[in-house]
Amino acid sequence: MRIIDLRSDTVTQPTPSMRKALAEAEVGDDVFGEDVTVNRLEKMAAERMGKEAALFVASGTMANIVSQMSHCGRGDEMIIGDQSHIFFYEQGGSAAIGGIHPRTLPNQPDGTLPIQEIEAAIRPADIHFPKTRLIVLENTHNRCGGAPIGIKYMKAVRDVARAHGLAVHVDGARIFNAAISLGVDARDLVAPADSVGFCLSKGLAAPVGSVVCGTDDFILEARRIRKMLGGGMRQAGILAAAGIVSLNEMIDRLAEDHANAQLLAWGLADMSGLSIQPERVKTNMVYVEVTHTDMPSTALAKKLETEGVRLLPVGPNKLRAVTHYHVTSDDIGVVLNRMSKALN
Ligand code: TLP
Repeated sequence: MRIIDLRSDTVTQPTPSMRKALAEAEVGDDVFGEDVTVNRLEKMAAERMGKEAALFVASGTMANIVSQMSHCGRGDEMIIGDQSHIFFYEQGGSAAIGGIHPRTLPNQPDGTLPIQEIEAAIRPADIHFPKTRLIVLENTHNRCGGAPIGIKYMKAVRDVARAHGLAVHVDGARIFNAAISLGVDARDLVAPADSVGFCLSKGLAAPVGSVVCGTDDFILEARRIRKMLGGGMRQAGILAAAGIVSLNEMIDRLAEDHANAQLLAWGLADMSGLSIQPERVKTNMVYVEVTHTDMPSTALAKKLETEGVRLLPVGPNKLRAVTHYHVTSDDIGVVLNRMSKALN
């Protein structure tokens, strides 16, 4: 039985052209700056994000911790959403590794943080308070249904940050999904930010890796911190080669994933035992509430698994489905069929 795995876009396997590229990649010792393939990927990524420089890192989590530690010293404070991946899913690394104090604000359903609340959370100079250094946004916002956040809001946050001498970091794990959904260039979307991290190993299907982008000075610091964290990966061009294919071949097709997410969401909306607002699905993520009286999300996921469909339980009554490169529109039809059977 073919498994349709919708747990995450992280399950994507490298494409045939990635396998070829990584087998043939010219490599060197990246800690000496001598891996030409890594250097090429970093140059391309910086260009794509409209920033001066870039750094190839092992994961989205590493992109985030390296960025946070490049902006903040120990005891500094960052303003961040309470539903953010950094706060929710990264082992408390901000505090545990970086000594950074997270000041959480409630994420709105569209993934934003209210501007007035950001402003009110910035610490005045007072020897009792930590120093606010950083505002962190996430785009698309995973736990807010994969919501893309628009340029106008990004600029509003930048204006507050500038007025108070703060930096802005964007966890852009899926920034190209946001750009495609909004119909804008990713460059313009992250122009208001000082730094952005994006993932090659999610919808872009590379096997491993993320990239952090920012100014030359910021990336120099990020490179030191990556080394401190054990992220100097030597002949990493093997991996970067796949990332180059991601940037060249895998961005535009994300629109297909968004269309399939729409198909799925509108199909699920018709089923009793589930509750979903399909009009809120804007990218490749579909969160659905399980309202079936005697089936928690884990039980439903287990039942579907026996039918060859994998969804991710993300709460007692919530499931997540993420569309990606290996999921076709026909697959969505199969998933809807099996879901309907599982609920009956
Ligand atoms: N998210 C994963 C899980 O950890 C939930 C997923 O399947 O969605 N930022 C955002 C917004 C993310 O969604 C993720 C991964 C990361 C950072 C971390 O990336 P990795 O897994 O490469 O460390």
